[in-house]
Amino acid sequence: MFKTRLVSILAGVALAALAGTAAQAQIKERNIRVSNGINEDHPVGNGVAKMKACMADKSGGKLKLQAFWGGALGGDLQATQALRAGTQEMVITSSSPLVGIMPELGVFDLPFLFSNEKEADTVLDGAFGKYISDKLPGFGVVNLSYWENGFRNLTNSKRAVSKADELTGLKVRVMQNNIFLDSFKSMGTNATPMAFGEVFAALETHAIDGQENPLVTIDTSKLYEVQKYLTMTRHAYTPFLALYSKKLWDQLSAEEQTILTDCSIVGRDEERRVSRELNDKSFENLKKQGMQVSEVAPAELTKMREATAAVYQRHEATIGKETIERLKADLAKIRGTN
Ligand code: TK8
Repeated sequence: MFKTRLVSILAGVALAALAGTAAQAQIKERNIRVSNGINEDHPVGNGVAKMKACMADKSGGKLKLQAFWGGALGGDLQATQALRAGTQEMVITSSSPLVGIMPELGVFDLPFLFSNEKEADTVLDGAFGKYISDKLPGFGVVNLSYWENGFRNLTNSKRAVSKADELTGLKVRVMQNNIFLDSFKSMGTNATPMAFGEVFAALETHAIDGQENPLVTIDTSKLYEVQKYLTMTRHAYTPFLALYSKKLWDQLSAEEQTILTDCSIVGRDEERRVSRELNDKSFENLKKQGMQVSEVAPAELTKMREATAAVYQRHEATIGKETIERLKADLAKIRGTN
């Protein structure tokens, strides 16, 4: 009795070990490069660290993640083109500069779309997020998961802005994205598209007056050194996409793909958690660094919303009516207004 049980236990152990070896055999030694436009102390750094540890753990140390920060491998758009060409594995990028590659992504750039992080998470991690992700391989990239860039706020070096009409004439950098360009022109600014990597220098030399980004980016990219005024507009929530080169993805085994997908979600959860925690700390730090904060009264926010309302219409054909309708229907469901 004891003997048979021992034999079967030993057999079980041997089988498990064999299965383990078989799975390990499907995992090769790989160095996966991931680039970012932001700095390592941005919450994406925390997410990448978690993802890296998770990959090492699940692959017995074979899958390595090597991160490049501050646009060291080029900006969002350039890095994404490298993924499409199969010369770089991964990028964590804003969706916004990629609308020239896949116009439907512009849906996330529509002004005043999401009201809070919970709405964004529900839409991005749900059926709508999948609907968008399913289209991305057609453009040469695989979206592992949606990370957080966050709600964006306006900064400038010219004057305190708390009213809609105080925006008039400000020279504001926007991402390389027609929807942002249109929104900021509609609000009366002199908007100009530019890659993120050029923003600090352009602000420093006063080639532009202002820019807009989430508080954690304004803080970790030290934009407070060249910007005096912060306006709490929360005019858009932009997601990050954790993209993998489709060409290189197709060369991975199913085990490797599963590890990458699962670990990107571990990274995403950490990144969102830290992003939300750091948001308040960044706000305090920006004030400590001498930035002057203006809140926008509800009536003034309404004016900004009204000024940009026609942006939805004007970009409907490019983004796709179905895509916009789907997202609006999801939001109505979440808000209980359908
Ligand atoms: C970082 C960017 C960036 C974005 C922008 O590469 O361009 O303003 O918000 O922070 O993805």
